[in-house]
Amino acid sequence: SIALINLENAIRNEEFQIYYQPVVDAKTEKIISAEALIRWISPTHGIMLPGNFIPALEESGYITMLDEFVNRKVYEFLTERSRQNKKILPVAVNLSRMDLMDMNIMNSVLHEIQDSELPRNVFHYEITESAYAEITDPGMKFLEDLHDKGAVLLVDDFGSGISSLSTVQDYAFDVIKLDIGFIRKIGNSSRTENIIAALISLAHHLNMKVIAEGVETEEQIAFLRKHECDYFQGFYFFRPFPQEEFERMLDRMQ
Ligand code: G
Ligand code: G
Ligand code: MN
Ligand code: NA
Repeated sequence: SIALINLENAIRNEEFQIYYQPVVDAKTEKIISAEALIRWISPTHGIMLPGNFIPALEESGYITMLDEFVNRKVYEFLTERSRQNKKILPVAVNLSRMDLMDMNIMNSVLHEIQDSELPRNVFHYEITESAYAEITDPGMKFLEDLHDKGAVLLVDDFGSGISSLSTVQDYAFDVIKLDIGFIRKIGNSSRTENIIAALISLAHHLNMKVIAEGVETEEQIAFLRKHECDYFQGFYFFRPFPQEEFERMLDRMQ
């Protein structure tokens, strides 16, 4: 199990690679940003998805080390491109519930953005609604500091938990990511369709944008467009791909 692997070794051996999945504008289908998604290229198991190792890393507390690595790598990559006057896009990094309780990683993320020469709006952070539900004062202060520095905050898996409305009640987030569970039911549950329409409207009334996650079909796209969803992310447009491919894509956009 991953709990037994030496995470530092795996990071040093470059076994963790960052994949990217673009987000597209619903109207123009132009790529507007991407999400960084970690992959563990295990010498013994091959390509491992986060579901196979993130729960154990959260259990052990090591997730903060991995998230700090991802955060640093992503913005180093963008900084390097920016110095070469190459095209960049905002990239969203996932923060675990554990990160919001760990002063070291919170300070390191804040320093990264504070000391950066990049435009502030390239720093996007995703926090799951369930992580936000258990947030404490230092975590809340951290999100406010990120916001003050110009970072964009997204609620991940919106609607999947029991606390959806409390995540949008406080002024913390700029964007909600509608959980894939809702999107899957478009076309077979009119009740869910009504919920989606209402959630998009709710977000807009609160001045928030909406990304639909896990978009796979034309039918889903048509429904979401009709209800003025702002952005799409999903296999219909792009599967997550390695950083080299993201570089080639950005180069073509230049
Ligand atoms: O890439 P995939 O669809 O398998 O991701 C599954 C889950 O793992 C998603 O909820 C995603 O947010 C999470 N995840 C992916 N990369 C990271 C990461 O770098 N850090 C954290 N904390 N979670 C991640
Ligand atoms: O919870 P989060 O949004 O961070 O999860 C992202 C996860 O969703 C990644 O593991 C990614 O591979 C997966 N994903 C992205 N788009 C699709 C899609 O269209 N369909 C399905 N089934 N999974 C998707
Ligand atoms: Mn995410
Ligand atoms: Na997530």
